[in-house]
Amino acid sequence: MTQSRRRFLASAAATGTLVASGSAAIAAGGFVDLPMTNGRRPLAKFPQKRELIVQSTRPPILETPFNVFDGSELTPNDAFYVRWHLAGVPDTVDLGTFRLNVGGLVTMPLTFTVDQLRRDFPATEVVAVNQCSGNSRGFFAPRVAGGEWANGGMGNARWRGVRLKDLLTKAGVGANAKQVRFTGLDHGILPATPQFMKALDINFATNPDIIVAYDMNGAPLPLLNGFPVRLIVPGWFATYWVKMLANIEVIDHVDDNFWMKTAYRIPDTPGNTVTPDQTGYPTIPINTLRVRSFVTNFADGDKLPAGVQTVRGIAFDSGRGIKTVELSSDGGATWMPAILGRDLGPYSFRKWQIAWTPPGAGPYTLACRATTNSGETQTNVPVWNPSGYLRSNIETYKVTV
Ligand SMILES: Nc1nc2c(c(=O)[nH]1)N[C@H]1C(S)=C(S)[C@@H](COP(=O)(O)O)O[C@H]1N2
Ligand SMILES: [Mo]
Repeated sequence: MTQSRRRFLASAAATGTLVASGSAAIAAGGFVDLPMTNGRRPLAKFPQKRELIVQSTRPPILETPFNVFDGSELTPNDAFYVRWHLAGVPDTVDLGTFRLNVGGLVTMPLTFTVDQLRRDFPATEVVAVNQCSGNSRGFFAPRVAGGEWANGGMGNARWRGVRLKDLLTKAGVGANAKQVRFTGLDHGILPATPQFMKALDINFATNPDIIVAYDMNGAPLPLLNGFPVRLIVPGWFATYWVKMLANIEVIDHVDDNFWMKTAYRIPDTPGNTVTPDQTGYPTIPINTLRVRSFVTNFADGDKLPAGVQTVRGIAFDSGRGIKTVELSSDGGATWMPAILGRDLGPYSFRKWQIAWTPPGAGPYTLACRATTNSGETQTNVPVWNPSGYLRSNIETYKVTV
């Protein structure tokens, strides 16, 4: 690489410049057919990203092709899925002028540059799964409105940054504090569109696992994943992981902004599930991840050669940690224990694998089931709610040997 090219790339990374606009990028690629009705999607390269599955260009919503999860437990930054709600996503953030503000009900409002965050606070790291609340929504039956994800609205990364707790302690939280609210730099195109804001209870916000991250897998965050800093709430759905985080505000009430009061709520019913005709039930803000597991080296419909097969996959949960993963080759009648891979911490993807020898030629229904250290496990019964959240039932894969 030439010196000038290298310098250009370095400065693009430092400022988070988007070198091409999203819509211009779309002509480049082909198409994929996700396994659902109306599942045809274009592939395209966005700035700092490899070719990903395009759900929307404005705002950018990009899905990770599922075979990526058969690689490292850490999803590469350029393959990591992207989801924004508002069309006004800045295409550059200047570190010279960017400031993170901590204010509201605090003793001393504070303002930080990213350099100050890097220099003045102890750095901490966590490996954690970032999963969209609506990941796998496209498999809901009956279908529901919203981003029609297959299973690639998730990723796992090593996040590095400062503890939210340290910032709050430095600012001094007021006695009547109830929640902490987080706002990014993105905005709607119409003035009436509510800013994207999320809030956490003050008692939870001081949990030392929650961080304001500036690095992802050892590099600055890609712009589309929230450069220069974003909130990391390990074990919680990604809607709380506010990107391009600019304002942290301590408030004395339960936040009633649109993204807390109206959007991202789940039925407060057993299993958070309802029937499509059900109405009038109470709702609560979506919260922790549910345990999930997937096969990563076979897809539904695959034809396999005879002989021993290595079946590989991933599992994760909200942070209790994966205790076991089991594989069934008879649709769930009998189960075989898988071998777990290395442990990158309780919030991470955990790889697993098992050698399976099909007893003969013919059709098989593979199924995988994860169980956590607290006993949470997966069942065959899919959750249903009108927003298409929390999908986590046992996945099955029809294969033919
Ligand atoms: N500022 C901002 N942060 C945001 C969002 C957004 O629209 N704006 N979307 C949230 C949602 S719903 C998801 S699923 C994740 C997606 O994170 P990613 O794009 O890094 O994969 O970002 C979260 N943080
Ligand atoms: Mo999301």
